[in-house]
Amino acid sequence: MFEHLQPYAGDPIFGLNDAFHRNTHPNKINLTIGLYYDDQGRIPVLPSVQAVQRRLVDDPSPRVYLPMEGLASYRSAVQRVVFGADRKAVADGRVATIQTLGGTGALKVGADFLHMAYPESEVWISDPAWDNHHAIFAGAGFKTRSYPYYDPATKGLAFHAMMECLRGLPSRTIVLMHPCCHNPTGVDLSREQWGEVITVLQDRGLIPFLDIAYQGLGEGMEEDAYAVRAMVEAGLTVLVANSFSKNLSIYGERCGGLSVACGSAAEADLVLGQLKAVVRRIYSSAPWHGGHIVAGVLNDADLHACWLDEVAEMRVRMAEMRRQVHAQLAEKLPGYDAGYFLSQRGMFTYSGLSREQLLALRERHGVYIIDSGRIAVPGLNSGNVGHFTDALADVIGESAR
Ligand code: KET
Repeated sequence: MFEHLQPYAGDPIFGLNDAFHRNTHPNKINLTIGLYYDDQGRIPVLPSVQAVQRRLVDDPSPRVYLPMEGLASYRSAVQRVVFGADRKAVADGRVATIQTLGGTGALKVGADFLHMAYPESEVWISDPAWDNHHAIFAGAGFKTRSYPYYDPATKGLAFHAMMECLRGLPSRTIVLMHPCCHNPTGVDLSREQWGEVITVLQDRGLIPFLDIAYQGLGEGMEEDAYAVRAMVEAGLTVLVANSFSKNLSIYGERCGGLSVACGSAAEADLVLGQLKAVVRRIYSSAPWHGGHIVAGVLNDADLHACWLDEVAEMRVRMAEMRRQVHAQLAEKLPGYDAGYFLSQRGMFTYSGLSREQLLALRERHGVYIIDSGRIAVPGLNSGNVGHFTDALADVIGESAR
């Protein structure tokens, strides 16, 4: 019945992560997937999360289906974290928010919702992209295209080319953007640049869809949400997919949110109804356990404060690893410009390493980086950063010779 199907090529991120775990190199380093590891190389269970989990074990409440839109206390917490504690749009009831199956689920529900409202629109995605963005929107029936984003010559933002492209898009085109910690490049817009983007979005009548999967891991919980809040304040209608996978270290609990900031409370009600309809037909409702973990941490003042410290620790450790790589490469590979380790932010750095260099890193040194050259910074720690910079110096130095 199914012998005519194409074999699945596998996912470039999950596939190489699996290959890493099969490798037996004694000093291997996993820089493939967007998972946060602590300095001992462990994926942390945050004390704030653990405190709530302990309570849940003893909680005799029945594990009922959640409503299609998710837990009410979860949804209001998403609004506070993403849109700000005292933002007018939230207070006015203009933001429709649902609990979703991670950031991926938020993107999928948002894509299905948009396809119902604007089936003819195209979806424009940064070049380069998190590959799944194209897959999710194409899977929802959209034609996807790419706008310029990264400039390999400067390892920074191709801002002018990006703006030129956005200025040429027809009204109601959907533009997918990352408010912080761009995946895969680590290259973000400045506040001034966001201001210029907002003007174009308004002038052209475009539909911004913001994917914020790393809030708190760039500059700070509030700072990283700047673009979301600036767009809402400018009066734009904007979709926001957020994820708690990374900043609460609860990847497998599948916790995220989808919010649509609308022009009025009546419009937000209409939108919420249609989001529920999308959820009902694809998975009915979000998970009870993950929902209670997130709501438990975010709605308890002490645990919330504890969580902010835990996220700050992750952020500071990643920035420190960037500094150490930069300093070590200055010694081991004089003449090589490693400034991008400092200028790029968040979980990822886009190295520009060639296919041959990446293969040599894997085969000779057990250093696993995905084929695009994206380095997942949290795989580095004080115990392996020396091996990493030795390996880089070896393969980059060899190419130079
Ligand atoms: N958006 C972006 C930009 C993103 O990098 C990820 C995950 C997600 C959404 C998905 O979030 P989740 O809550 O897990 O559904 N990125 C990492 C893992 C993956 O590829 O799925 C990564 O890029 O390594």
